[in-house]
Amino acid sequence: MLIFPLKPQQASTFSVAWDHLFYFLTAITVFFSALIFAAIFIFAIKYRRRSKDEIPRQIEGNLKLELIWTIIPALLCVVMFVWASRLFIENSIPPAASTEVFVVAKQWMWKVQHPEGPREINDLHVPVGVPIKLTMTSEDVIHDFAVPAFRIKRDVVPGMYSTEWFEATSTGRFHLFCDQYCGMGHSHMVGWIDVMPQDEYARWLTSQMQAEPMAAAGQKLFNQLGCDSCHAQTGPKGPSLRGIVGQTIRMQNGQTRLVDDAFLREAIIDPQPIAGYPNVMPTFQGQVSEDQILQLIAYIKSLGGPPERKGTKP
Ligand code: HEC
Ligand SMILES: [Cu+2]
Repeated sequence: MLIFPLKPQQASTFSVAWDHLFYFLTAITVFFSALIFAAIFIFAIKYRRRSKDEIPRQIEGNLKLELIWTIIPALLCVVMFVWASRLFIENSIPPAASTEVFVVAKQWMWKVQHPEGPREINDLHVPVGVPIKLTMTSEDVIHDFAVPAFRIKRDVVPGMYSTEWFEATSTGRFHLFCDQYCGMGHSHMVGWIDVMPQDEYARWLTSQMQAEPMAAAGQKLFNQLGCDSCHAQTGPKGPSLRGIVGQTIRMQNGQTRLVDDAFLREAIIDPQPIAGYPNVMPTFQGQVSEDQILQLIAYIKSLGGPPERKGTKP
């Protein structure tokens, strides 16, 4: 084993691809640095002044040489750009069939909720070979969810959701770090990703089943907070929330918005007037934690069925 490991383990589908890009960039950098330094030393010696009154041959320029040193680096930059963008895009779009996990960061810990109910702190259990989509937000300052062995990192920002995904390729425990300096306890904001064989993961999930599924916890909150008094199916005051996820709705100012996690979060803490309804939805800012907002959203998403409200466009 190396005393100073040159690279972390490769444990996700991204690891190998990112490493190849990284080696390519490193090789290009080393090659051109060496070439330039060699040229400096060789020319300094070869063209040194040999006598006091020596006047060198005057050179006006060299079109061929200038074309070469413009076109080759330009082509190399295009290769780097296309290669890196492809990986970046692949990295940014979670596959539709991903398993979802919700992460709330705070000074100084990672809180994880699985839709099935289990909650964890500084620990995330996932199955191997399955794409996992993380929906993340922060309760206070900017954090960053980084797993070097998976070659993923993404800022976790208060007031919005960021997403990140990975598919682990080997079982084991992998370090989770906060990669954004977030105050005194930043260096303690570490945890583990436990990648388990799929059957073992299924057993783990059922062993944690005393925990309430997120949607059920959300339904309780929905009633406790009085959301149901306006949003019950027959409620006159607010729109029915059944089947709204994925719909496009019209706002009073004429804009249209897609109903996704980000929209639902905003609707709860900073409601905007929606076309066709009285503008009476109170803000719940400060009354619900980020974990609870995620539960409310899980509940609203679990309300399937055809939309039963005015103003929705399929
Ligand atoms: C006093 C009645 C009332 C209460 C209580 C209320 N809402 Fe609303 N809600 C509304 C109205 C009215 C709208 C339409 C937006 C507007 O014009 O204000 C709305 C809009 C929404 C939307 C936007 C999506 C859509 O269907 O257009 C969501 C999501 C939502 N409410 C969730 C909740 C949740 C969750 C709670 C409880 C934490 C809650 N509401 C409590 C009246 C209410
Ligand atoms: Cu942090």
